[in-house]
Amino acid sequence: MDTSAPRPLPRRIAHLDMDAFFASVELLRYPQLKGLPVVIGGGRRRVDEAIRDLPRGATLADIPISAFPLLKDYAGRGVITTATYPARQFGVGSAMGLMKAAKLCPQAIILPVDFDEYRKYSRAFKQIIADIAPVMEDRGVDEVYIDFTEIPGGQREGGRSLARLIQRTIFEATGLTCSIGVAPNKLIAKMASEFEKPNGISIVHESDLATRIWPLSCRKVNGIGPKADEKLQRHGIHTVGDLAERDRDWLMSSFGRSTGAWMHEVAWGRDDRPVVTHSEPVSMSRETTFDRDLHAIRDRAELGAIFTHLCEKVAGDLERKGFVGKTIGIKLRYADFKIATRDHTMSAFSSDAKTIRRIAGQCLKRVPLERPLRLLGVRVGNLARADADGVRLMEASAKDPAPEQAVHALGDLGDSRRHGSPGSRGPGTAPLFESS
Ligand code: TTP
Ligand code: MG
Ligand code: MG
Repeated sequence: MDTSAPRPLPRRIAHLDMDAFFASVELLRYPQLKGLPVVIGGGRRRVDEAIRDLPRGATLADIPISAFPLLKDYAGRGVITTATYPARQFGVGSAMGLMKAAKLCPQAIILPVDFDEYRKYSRAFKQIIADIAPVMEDRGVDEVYIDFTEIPGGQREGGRSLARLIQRTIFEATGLTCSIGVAPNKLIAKMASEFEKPNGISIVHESDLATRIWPLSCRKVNGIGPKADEKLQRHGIHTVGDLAERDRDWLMSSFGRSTGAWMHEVAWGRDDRPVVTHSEPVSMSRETTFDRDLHAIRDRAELGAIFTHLCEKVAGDLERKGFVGKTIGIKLRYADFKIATRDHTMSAFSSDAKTIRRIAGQCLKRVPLERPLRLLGVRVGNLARADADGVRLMEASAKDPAPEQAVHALGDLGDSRRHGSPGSRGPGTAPLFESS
C-alpha cells in the first residue's frame, strides 16, 4: 500500500477588505479629520475648491477643521458612498441619501468623491498583496480573495501570520488599514472579514460553523439579497442556522432547484469555487445622478451634453484599460426611481466615443421619455481585449443601427458641442466597479 502520497493541504482562503475605503484615502490627505465623522459623497463643489486655496507653503493637512463643509449645510442630492467609523455611530452609511444622513449626523464633514485617487490606492494595495501571495482574485475597488493554501506560511495559525504580514505591509506602504478573514472557502472568508472590522483578522475553521456562522442573519451571505431574505423571513428563516435546519428538497421546491440547492450548500458552509487570478471586466459603465430632475424635452440640451460626456468617459475608460466592447446599453432612472435599460449588440467591437454615442442614442429612442429623469448611465459590455486574437473592430464610418422601435418625439438627444454648457453636467460621473 502506498502511504507516501502527500496529503493535500487544507484549503485556506482569505478575503481582504479595506476599512472605510474612500474615506480612509481622503484622511490620508486630510489627517486633521482623523477621529471625526466624515462622509464621502456628492460632486465637487465650489467650497471644495475654496478649502484648497492654500496660503503659500501650506499643505492640505494645514487646512483648519473649521474650513471644511458640514453635512448640515449641504443642499445637493445624491448618496453617501461611505462614512468613517465615527460617522457610522450615528447610523450613517453607504448608499444612504445625503439628506437623510444630514438629519442623523448634521455635524459630519462632507468631502466629494475622487475616484482617480481611490483607484490609485486600489492598484497599490493589490500590488502589495500580489507580491506576497500571488494567487489573488480582484473583487472590486477595495477587496480581494487570496488563496493562502500553498503560500509559505499560509497554513501557520490557520493563516493568521500571513494575514498579519499582509495587513502590516499594506499599512506601512499606504497608511491604510484593512480587515481579513481566513477560512476554508470564499463564502466563509467573505463573512469572516467583517467579524473584526476595522483593522482586524479573524480565522474560521470548518469546526466553527455552528458557533460562528449559524448565528448570522441570512443577509450576511454573499448572494442572499434583500428580496430573497424577505422570502426566507416569511418562512421563519432568519439565520444561516435556520436555513441549515431546512430540508434540501424543501428549499429546492420553495426557491427553485438551483437556488434552493445553493442555499443548502451555503448553510452548511460548503463552497469550492476557486480563487480566479485573472478576472476580466465584463462591462464598463458610467452614470450620473442629476442635481435636479431633467426632462427629455425641456432639458434636451443639458441632457444631450451629459449623455455625450458619459459616452466619452466610457470610451476613455475602455481605451485606458485596453478593452473594446460589442454591446452598448443605457440606463435611466426616473424621478419615481423606476429604472429602464436598453441595449444593442453590434456586429463588431468598438471603443470609439462617437460609435458608443450613436448606438446609445438609438437605445434611448426605445425607452419612454415623458417622465422626468433622475439618472442617466451608459454601459459597454461584451468586452474583449483590444489586442486579442479574432477581435474585429467596427469601422468608424460603419452604420450598425439598433432595431428601431417606437421612435419618440424627442428623437436623439442633442450634441454637447452644439448645445451643452460645460457647467451643465451633473455631479462627477461615477464609474461602476465591476469584475466578472
Ligand atoms: P465597502 O467595502 O462595502 O465599504 P467601506 O470600505 O467603505 O467600509 P468597510 O470598512 O465596511 O469595508 O465598499 C468599498 C468602497 O466602495 C466604499 O469605501 C465606497 C464604495 N461604495 C459605494 O460607493 N457605494 C456603496 O453602496 C458601497 C457599499 C460602497
Ligand atoms: Mg471596505
Ligand atoms: Mg468592499
